[in-house]
Order: sequence, then structure tokens, then C-alpha cells
Amino acid sequence: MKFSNVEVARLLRAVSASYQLKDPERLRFKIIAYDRAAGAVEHLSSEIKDLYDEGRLDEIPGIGKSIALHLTELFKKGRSSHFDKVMEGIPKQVFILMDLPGIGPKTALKLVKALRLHKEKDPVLALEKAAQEGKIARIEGFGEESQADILQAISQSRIQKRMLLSYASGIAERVVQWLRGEPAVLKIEVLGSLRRQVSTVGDIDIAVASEKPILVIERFINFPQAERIIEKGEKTSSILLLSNVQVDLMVTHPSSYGSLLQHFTGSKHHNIALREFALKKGYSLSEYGIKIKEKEFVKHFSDEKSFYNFLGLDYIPPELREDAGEIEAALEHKIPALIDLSDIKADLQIHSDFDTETSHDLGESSMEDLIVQASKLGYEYIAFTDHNPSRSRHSKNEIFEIIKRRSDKIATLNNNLVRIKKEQLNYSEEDAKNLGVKKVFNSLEIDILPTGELSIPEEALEFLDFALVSIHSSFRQPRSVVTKRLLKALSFPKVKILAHPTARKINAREGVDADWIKVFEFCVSNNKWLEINADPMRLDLPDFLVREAKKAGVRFTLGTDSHHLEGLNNMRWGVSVARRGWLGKKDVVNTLSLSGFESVLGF
Ligand code: DGT
Ligand code: CA
Ligand code: CA
Ligand code: ZN
Repeated sequence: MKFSNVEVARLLRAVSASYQLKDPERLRFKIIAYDRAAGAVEHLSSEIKDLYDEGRLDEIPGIGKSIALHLTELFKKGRSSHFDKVMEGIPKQVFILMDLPGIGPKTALKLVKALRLHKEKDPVLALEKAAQEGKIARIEGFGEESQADILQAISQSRIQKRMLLSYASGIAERVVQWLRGEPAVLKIEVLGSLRRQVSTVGDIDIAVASEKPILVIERFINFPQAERIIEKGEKTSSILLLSNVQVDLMVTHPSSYGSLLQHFTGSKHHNIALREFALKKGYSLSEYGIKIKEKEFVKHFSDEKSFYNFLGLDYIPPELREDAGEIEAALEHKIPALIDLSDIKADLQIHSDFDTETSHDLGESSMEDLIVQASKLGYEYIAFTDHNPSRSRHSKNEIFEIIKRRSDKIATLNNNLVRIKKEQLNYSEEDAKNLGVKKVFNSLEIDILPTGELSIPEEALEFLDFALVSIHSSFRQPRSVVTKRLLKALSFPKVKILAHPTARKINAREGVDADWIKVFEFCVSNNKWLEINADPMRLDLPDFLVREAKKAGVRFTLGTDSHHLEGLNNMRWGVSVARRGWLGKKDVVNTLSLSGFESVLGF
């Protein structure tokens, strides 16, 4: 029996759903724990089953002791008696319907009951039929609109799911590591969407330079997590991993390694455009190199730079190879210097465990631990951006009180940064003054209500250094409404950043529909910034919109949206999006030094 991360996360969500259906108030903490564990598994860049095999389940942040114990039983015996017991009495169709975006446990159960789906082998198909026949609109609590939403969710769920970039990278790194164990591997690199750092990846492609391809292929097909060999040739091979991921390998002689890299990095559209460009000069391109018209031989390239240079082009970084103007730019020496992870001086979206009594999830790490971790990463400043206190649970005064208490806490931390770094990082007095986090900004991530108003009273904004705003509800409003909603929320003076602007979740939820050009123009004229959220499930603003926003002159911030100190390591995925959006250091506000950042904030 094999357990992919997707399956395990699904099971944990099913347990949480069962608790929600049984006694949501009493079981609140279990529900939170299981949801958190499911999220943790979804975010892993390794297979959870591998971690279990290596005895490392307890290293996964977000999975507590008791859940780890149940998972151990699951991996050992193929099922967990505890999970079985919790899920007992709930038709399994409920859990299947819950896979549809926008359908939670209660809705799923209602649908199963009202439409009698208990015995359906394919409840999604039965649900679709019912919706088409107008039966859902007639169920109490549903209507024409939710019926249409369900139909849309079903069609969306049928789109083939692609891997998250972080997940694919983790797998690829392990295969690359394994291949490096063969001395005949001289050079090795990932290709395709992974090399271009696309936010989702279909399959993994790897290039190797070697003089002994047979040895390389032999090593490859013996990768420990290989389930099946799909193809084995003299210079190419494909395997299928236990996780159902396909890996394609291509081996070439070092003298033509550059040509191979170029050809199989893609994208397809870039290659087509490049081929046309080359053809006009009398060259034809292939994975072996460049053939000059009327000559017999093919010119080989050991590296990519000489390949592009031969065509009269500057080198084009893989992230830009999408046929979005990069060939013209390379011709005119206008390829921008792209931002690097090392340019980032701050993380501007971090959730701590400070209890703001929010209706969303709290972070799991303390402010102090987060400061220490951010210092280790070399950041000069950070912002704590916990979710705002819940409007439905608190009066105006209580909200003030919570925000004030939190502001005091952050002020105290700011007074103690040197001490914290000395104690926790063993810095000398001198180093503690000069290195690591020198300032913690007091911010909040505030919900944008459906009207564009903020979910805390405007006066409460005054406690903050600046605010992030973001959408967490009413995702399906019409374009004009969403656009007005965003502009309204951004118009409050303390609001500087629109966080995860589209609110999409990869493989789970489409983003909101807005007139983005209008939003970009508003940001430019009012000095508001758009976040590139580095959470691998969000990567929002998406790369193609980043490119458009940059053209309009927008500036950006990068934030990990961490809910645990491990999450701070996700910054690299946000940088990938920024690079794919053609951003340089200057386009991103948190590449500024602390004093630079304070001055753009108007301190
Ligand atoms: P993916 O795997 O869907 O995330 O996207 P890619 O871009 O990795 O696409 P893939 O794996 O089909 O192919 C890798 C690259 O190889 C692709 O970007 C373009 C390039 N390429 C050049 N010639 C061919 C060809 O004949 N077939 C395929 N499939 N790719 C080719
Ligand atoms: Ca691929
Ligand atoms: Ca491929
Ligand atoms: Zn958020």
C-alpha cells in the first residue's frame, strides 16, 4: 500500500470533517489540529511516507504527537483504528464531495442526504446530474447561484492537477542527488517547467552530461523510489515514482550539453519563437545544436550562453523563456538583471502565535522565535502581520484592546532585540547591534469585507506601522464589484499592501476577477504595493500579472505568509515568481535597507 501526500492530507481532512459534523464546539481544538496537520502534509516538499520510513514524522511542524501516532499505525497496518472510528457513520460520499472547491463538510452532508447519494459510486457525477436538472436549487438553503457554483466547481475539479513547484523541486533534488552518486555524471541540471520555475509542474525533466550514458541510465532506473520503468534507451529514460510522478532523463556528451539544456528547458513557445528568429538568419535549431544553411555539419554548444550568443542574443535566464518579449529584449541588450533571494532584506508577511482572537488561523511560533529565525536568514527587519481580531466575536472596544496589547508587546520586543540576539544566537554585543533583525514592524493582515470596508474600525489602524489587506471571503463577486472593493480597501492611508491579491489557491480555488489594470494604476498613483505571496500554494500575484503590473510601474513586496518559523524558508518561491515577472531588485520594496524602507513608509 502506498500513501501519497495528497492521500494522507485528504484523510486528515476527512477526520477533521467528521469532528466538524459531530460536535464542532466541543471538538474545536481537534478540528484545528487535524486541519493544521493536513495543511502541513500538503506543504511538505518530501513524501510523508519517506519521512515516516526514516523515523522523522515528529520533525514535521504542524503534526502533533497524537496524530503522529495514528499516522504511524496507518503506515504500519494500512489503516488507523482511530481514524476509522472517528469517521464511522458518515457516508464516504461526503468526503468525496468535499474535494470539490468551495464545498465544506456541512454542505457535503446536506447534499448527500437531500439527494440520497449514500450508495452512489460516483457521487460527483450524480451531483452534476442533479445540478443540471435543477434539483439543487430546490434544496433548502441552496439556490440558483449555489447550483451554478457547484457546476463550476465540478468542471474545475476535472482539470488535471499539476504538482506545486516546491513539491516537484523536492523530488527533483532527491533524484539529482542520487544521480550524482554515479561518477560518470559530469554535469546535471533540471529542465522544463522546473528549470523555468513555473508555479506548477507536470513532470520532471533532467539533463546529464556524460561520456558514459549507459552507466547514467543504469543508475537512474535504480532510483530507490522508482516504481516502474516507462522507457529505457541508450541516452534517454523515463521512470514513474511511487508518488505517481514521472521523471524524464536525457544524457548527452559534454560537448553538446548546452544545446540539450536549451532545447529541453523550453518553453515550447519560447523555442518556437527562437526557431523562427533563427530561421531568418539561415540557422535551424535542434537538441543537438545549430545547423547552418547549406552546410553539412551541426555546430555543438557545451553551454547555453554560447548558444544564445551565436544567434546574436544575450543570454536569456530560464524564467523568462515564455515568448513574452525576451527574444527582442535579448537582441537589444535589455534583459533585466533579475532579483535574487540574497537581495531580500525582510519578510513582510508573518503570522505569530500572538492570540488576536481572529476568525482565521493563528501562527504557531512565538514572535521571539520568529525574530531569531529571521535573523538567521539575514533579514534586517520583519513585519508581524497576524490576522485581525474577529469582528463577529468582539466589540469595538475589545478589538482596540487586543490591538493595543499586541502593539505594546511589539514595542517591548523592539526594545529587546539586542538582548534576544545575544541570548538566542550567541551574538557578541557588537554583532547583536549590527546583524540580524533590527526592527519589527507592527502590522496586521486585515480582511477586506465584501463592500471594501475593512473588518476593524478605522481608528484601530492608528496603532499600526502599516497594514496589509486581503480577501478571505466572497470570492465570486462580479469584476466591477471586486475592483471597487479592492480600491476602497486600498484607499485607507495606513494600508500599504494588498496581500495575495487574487486570493487564488493552486489546485483548489480560482482567484477573484478584477480589472487588474485599474488596480495597478491605483497602486502606482497612490503608492500602494502588491504582495507576491511566497506560500507555494498561493504564489499570488501570479507571474503573468506581475509582468503586467511591472509594465504599469507597480512596486511589490514579498512575504511568506508563514504560520510557522519553517515557513520563512518559502521566500525562494516568491523570488521565482518575481523573476518570472521580470522584476529586478528595484521593483521590490523589501530589498531596501531598513532606513530606505522607513523612508518609503513615510516615517
Ligand atoms: P510541464 O512538464 O507540463 O510542467 O512543462 P514542461 O515545459 O516541462 O514540458 P515538457 O516536460 O513536456 O517538455 C520539456 C521541454 O522540452 C518543453 O518546455 C519544451 C521542450 N521540447 C522541445 N521539443 C520537445 C518535444 O518534441 N516534445 C516535448 N514534449 N517537449 C519538447
Ligand atoms: Ca516537464
Ligand atoms: Ca517531460
Ligand atoms: Zn491571508
